[in-house]
Amino acid sequence: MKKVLTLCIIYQHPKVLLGMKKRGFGAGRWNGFGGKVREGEIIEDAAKREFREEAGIEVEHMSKVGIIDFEFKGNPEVLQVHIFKSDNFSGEPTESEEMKPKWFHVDEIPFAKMWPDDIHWMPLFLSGKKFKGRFLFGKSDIILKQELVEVKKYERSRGK
Ligand code: 6OG
Repeated sequence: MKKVLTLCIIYQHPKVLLGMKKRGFGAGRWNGFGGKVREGEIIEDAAKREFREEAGIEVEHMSKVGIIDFEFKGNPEVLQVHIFKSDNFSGEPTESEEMKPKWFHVDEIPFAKMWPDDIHWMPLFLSGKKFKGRFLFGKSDIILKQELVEVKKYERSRGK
């Protein structure tokens, strides 16, 4: 069983735009913006839709920088998260029912209040690298296994 999700972070050096997830999966953690890709939806379009819904901003250009498969011990479901980066948007980031947006300096990213995988791939993200990986989580979201490698490039989404 595989579920495809998006995760997108705006990076305007030296700041990144994150959001505090207010409800649902990952509530109480800072993260990028994103969610489940709907049936028939192009992944990049899903990422843009989530920005609109969760932060009230329009993002035109984004690039795929990572794909990570997440598994939780004892659960057969694989969450395949497609990670995007963008440096431009229009509108003003606005709090929604799901997310409270906030800018962070790259030296002050709140890793202690984020998913524990983020501290591993964020340096690649910030240095312009592309990557793919796999994380297995155990009880209390402890990382039991991880693989993370740099890749050369990702194709543009189908239909783009
Ligand atoms: P909804 O299901 O609420 O979207 N997500 C993760 N992000 C990180 N950094 N680490 C994880 O490790 C994650 N698992 C899921 C994908 C959930 C949002 O959370 C991201 C989506 O953007 C397990 O619609």
